[in-house]
Amino acid sequence: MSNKKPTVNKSQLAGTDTLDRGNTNTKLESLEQFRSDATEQALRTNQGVKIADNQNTLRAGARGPSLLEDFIMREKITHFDHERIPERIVHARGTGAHGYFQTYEAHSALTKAGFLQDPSKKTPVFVRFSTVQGPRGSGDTVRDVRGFAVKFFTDEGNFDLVGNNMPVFFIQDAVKFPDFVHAVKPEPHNEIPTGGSAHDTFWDFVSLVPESAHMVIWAMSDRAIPKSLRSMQGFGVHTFRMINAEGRSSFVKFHWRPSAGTCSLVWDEAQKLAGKDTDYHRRDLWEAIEMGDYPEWEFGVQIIAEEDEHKFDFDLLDPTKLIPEELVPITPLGKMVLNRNPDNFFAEVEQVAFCPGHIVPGIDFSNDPLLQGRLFSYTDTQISRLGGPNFHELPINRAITPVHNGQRDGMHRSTIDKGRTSYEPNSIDGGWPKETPSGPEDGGFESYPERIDAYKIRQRSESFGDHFSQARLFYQSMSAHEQEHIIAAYSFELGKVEREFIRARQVNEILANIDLELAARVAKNLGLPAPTAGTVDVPKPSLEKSPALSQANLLPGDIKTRKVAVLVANGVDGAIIEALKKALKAEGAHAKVLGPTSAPVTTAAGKTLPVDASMEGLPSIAFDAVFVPGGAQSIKALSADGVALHYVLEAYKHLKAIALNGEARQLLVLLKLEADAGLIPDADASKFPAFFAAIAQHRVWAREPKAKAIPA
Ligand code: HDE
Repeated sequence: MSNKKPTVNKSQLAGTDTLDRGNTNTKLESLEQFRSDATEQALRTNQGVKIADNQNTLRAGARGPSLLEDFIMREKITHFDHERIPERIVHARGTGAHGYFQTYEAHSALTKAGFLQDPSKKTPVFVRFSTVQGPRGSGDTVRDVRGFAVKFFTDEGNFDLVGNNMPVFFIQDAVKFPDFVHAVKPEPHNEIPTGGSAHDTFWDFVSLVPESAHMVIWAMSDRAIPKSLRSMQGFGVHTFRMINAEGRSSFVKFHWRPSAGTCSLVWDEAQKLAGKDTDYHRRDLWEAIEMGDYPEWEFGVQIIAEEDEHKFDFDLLDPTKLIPEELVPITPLGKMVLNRNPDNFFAEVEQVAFCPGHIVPGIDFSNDPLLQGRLFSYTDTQISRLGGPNFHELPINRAITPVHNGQRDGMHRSTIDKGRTSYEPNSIDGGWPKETPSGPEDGGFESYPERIDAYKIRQRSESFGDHFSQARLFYQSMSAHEQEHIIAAYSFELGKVEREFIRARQVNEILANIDLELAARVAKNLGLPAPTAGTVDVPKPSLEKSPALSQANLLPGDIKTRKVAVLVANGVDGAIIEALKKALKAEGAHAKVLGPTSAPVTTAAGKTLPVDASMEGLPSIAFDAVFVPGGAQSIKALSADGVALHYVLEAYKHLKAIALNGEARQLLVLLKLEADAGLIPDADASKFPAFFAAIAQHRVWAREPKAKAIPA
């Protein structure tokens, strides 16, 4: 940067922001001026006129035609006519929450980014989670990748980390993204299926594009049906750079690790939830925050020194590859807590505009060709989705720093820029706003001066050429039950593909290169011959297994925030319910009492016991575990109640912990079930620890073969 131009440093900046946003250090405060509360306010038109009658259009006589001059009716209907904006092309279905990020310590050796220096500082964040394929109103629990987008409102500007819950992607080059998305979206002729990839065009594309193999096996794994948004890992996917105050750059991969552990639904449960509670994930996040169970993630990075760029058997710039944590462990940087639900879904969740190109000093891009394309796409899509180039002025998107530049006008401009110039340099407005030097004291953004000396060509690097060894590593790192789920998922999805040549191509040219056993099992389920060899030589990866990839190793070890359904009818033993609730509370978990209807029941001791909902209203798929208290009369009633019996059977089928207290033991005989590590009869208070241990295991995987015999 030329030193001849007038520049500004941090101390000069104080007090120059006429909108007084510069002194605001939390997003909540910065949003305050835009929040609107109608309590004790008169109903008015958009022009501020008080409305006397909001029930009747102005007409010529009580039975006559409506009059065009009714500006109140016209204004209301006109606004209504334009209440919808285009949904996101991908990631349309989502939900979001506010929170904060706090660094553990100063990470100055790694980066000069200000939000990673001061452990006493809370940086506001807004997070949006999403599915990819389905439209805005589609189900939460479909098999899909989840978006995990975080906007950090830092003192140096907004940093958007727009990631997913899987660490790799389907393609290596941005130019293929429209092809991929057109293939995975519903079929063009009939717009089926909504929210899923089990159809011909998706499998046609991915079976023709082997670079997708690694990501597709992640999408066929349990990771694609997360239990909740709170129990998902997040990944930046691409390699980024972090740059310290001395200008030293390191490559980094970004990670989010949930304190609730990483775990999933089971497939039958996911499918049922998609119908019974379309909003399952957004409701869970909302309720957790309302209850004070604030979801938390640890933010961390894998750090690769600049000189180690080429030391791996894959290319760091290839977004279809991950760096096994066993090779480069994650360095924890800080913690993110989500502690506030949005006030208004549209204004915040729908209008938030993320862009991987929103970075701050101390962070920079790598040459990953997928990332490079994304840098363009996100701003571009906001221009049509949010109606012009001023979407950064929407309250949810506003930086908490002052924003001054020569950019002017355009649709929906809301800032009233004072001053007589909109260009730089100028001498009329004293040269303001001025550039800032890039030194660490001043904070002007400077791109990392990477040396490039190359031909301008359209060519994929040879180092991007291996598409199967990491897919194999992933498969081999799975526990036995996770492998079974992957086989079942490929079989289910390919079973929905109508064209046999597509099924066969996926089995013979993709799966056979990942693992012959996997290919043979899927082939059998599709009625195809098992392939006897792969079609390419797959290089041996430097690791045979990466335990960090298996969700079996990612449980939190506690039962915090887990939910237990307590099934009751008249005559139930009230005392054991009290004891259970107390014990659960001590562990940070929750119980809900469910009756045959929503009406209260009477306990064996003759007390009135309020119920939280009916068993039909909150089915077993909404819970982590089931507890059936004793009481002869209650168990007699439940034993004759199909909804209650189905409740227990379904929880059994979904491999959940079930505790049967006192007379509830009879349900074992009635339902022909055998006790196991998670099906605990005679569950008095002394068995609570065993019950809780089973809940902490998330599922009773050993039960899975038996549970297959239970009708869905
Ligand atoms: Fe996106 N992506 N994407 N994507 N993406 C969008 O931006 C795009 C990719 C991701 O909650 C769009 O505002 C291209 C990878 C998330 O608002 C669009 C390419 C990853 C979200 C777009 C990719 C993502 C989006 C649609 C390949 C994980 C939702 C609406 C070059 C690292 C953000 C929008 C939110 C959204 C383009 C690939 C994550 C069209 C061109 C890889 C989480 O701009």
